[in-house]
Amino acid sequence: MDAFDLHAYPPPDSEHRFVPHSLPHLDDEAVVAAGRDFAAHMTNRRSIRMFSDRPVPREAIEAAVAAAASAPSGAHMQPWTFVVVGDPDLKADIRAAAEEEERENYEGGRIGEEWRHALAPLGTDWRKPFLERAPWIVVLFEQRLGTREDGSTFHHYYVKESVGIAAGMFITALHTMGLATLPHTPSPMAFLTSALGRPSTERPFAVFPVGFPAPECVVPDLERKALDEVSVWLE
Ligand code: IYR
Repeated sequence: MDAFDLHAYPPPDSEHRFVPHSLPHLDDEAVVAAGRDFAAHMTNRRSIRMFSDRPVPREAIEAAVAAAASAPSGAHMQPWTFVVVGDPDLKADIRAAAEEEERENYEGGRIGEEWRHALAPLGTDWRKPFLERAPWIVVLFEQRLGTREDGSTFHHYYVKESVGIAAGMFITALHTMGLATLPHTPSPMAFLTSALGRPSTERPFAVFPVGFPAPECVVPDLERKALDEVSVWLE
């Protein structure tokens, strides 16, 4: 069979169902214009550390999680759990635990000279008040294994890649909704698994404080790499 034979897919003898799929037709100019508009929109996204205390409706987080959970995943295993924390006491616990670890990072020498130099423009230190101030913290867990109702487990595939894509889509959804976040990677934050009642088959992947930027919010004056620095074209 020809490699380009459309009729090689789906396999004619498959026992599984395939359903039609299409996208609205756009002409080439519209495709390019939509891409440029979206790129401009995304270029406006920034990670923030200065959140407003303005509440965010639960429904907004639900929508962002639904968008993220539409991500592609290895063998469509959807190996993610989004734990949405709005409880102030739990947020305070997460902050306290994060600060304990980060104090060790910054003041206990876990961050070496080169790393310290790389972080300097971001102006970070061990203090993480935003983990309490943001109205929601979404902790994204990767499911190392799947679990059946009877408690038995099965393989998940490309877990980090899948969860990383879902994380990107979560960030994109929030930005599109006028919300901001900071992807905070738990460095040792294993305590989150038990503190948030997750099974031992799951590991925290990233912590996302979510909210509106504070009116006085500032961000580091960073530049993004140009297209020709991030892409290579073989035409
Ligand atoms: N986890 C620390 C340090 C840190 C590391 C990286 I890589 C960053 O991009 C930002 C911070 C902290 O959260 O401060």
